Amino acid sequence: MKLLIGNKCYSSWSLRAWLLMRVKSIAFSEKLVLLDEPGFKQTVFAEAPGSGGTVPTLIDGDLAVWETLAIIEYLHETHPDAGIWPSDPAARAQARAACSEMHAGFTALRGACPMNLGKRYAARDRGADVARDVERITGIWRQARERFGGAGEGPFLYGAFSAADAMYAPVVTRLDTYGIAIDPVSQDYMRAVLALPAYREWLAAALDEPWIVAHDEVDESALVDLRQS
Ligand SMILES: N[C@@H](CCC(=O)N[C@@H](CS)C(=O)NCC(=O)O)C(=O)O
Repeated sequence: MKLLIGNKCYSSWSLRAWLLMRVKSIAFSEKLVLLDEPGFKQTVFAEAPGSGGTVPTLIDGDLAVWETLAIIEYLHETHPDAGIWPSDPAARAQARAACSEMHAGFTALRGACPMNLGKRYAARDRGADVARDVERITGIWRQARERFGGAGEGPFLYGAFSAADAMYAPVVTRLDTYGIAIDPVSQDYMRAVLALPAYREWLAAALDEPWIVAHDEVDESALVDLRQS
């Protein structure tokens, strides 16, 4: 399988699919297509005709699967023993609900705090809508950890790492790099995600990237440019 991804520093959707495949040891090659470049769509369509023209797109033989939720379901069907979703039906149902909510929502947080792994920003009030998104997200995390995170199954939302953790990984990085304060349970969860060897691998590659996209310069409250430090 081949996964088309965007710049590792910025492409939050690419991180989700990539991280899931890496953590679950699913073999794949990757092709990085530069975001914000004129040839972006052309390159994606050349690799994946008839797709949505976005990254991530998963290519398996002559099949292209775009849209992250569809990629997750395809991996679940082709690798039924990989633990893409939690094995418990109740946990699986809630994990799917949490993923759908992530896919469709939290636009205030996503808009105000675009994923940028190369910078660490000064903590500041980012408005009521962002605060509401953060409260809802951390509420989902606390509820998942409380009900399904017990019994030593792992530090992730539903115990062992699942698609839900992959879907929320770019939120974890945003809360981290934008210095957004959260509760201790959510902090523990974030630490587990940020310590994942697969995430560290992605981050190291992101910090090595030379390309800067336009939104990188929007927020001037950056405290540290991690790529230069
Ligand atoms: N709904 C899509 C969103 C994918 C997406 O918007 N990806 C961005 C990069 S993070 C992209 O391809 N942007 C370039 C474009 O839309 O032309 C999914 O779930 O995969």
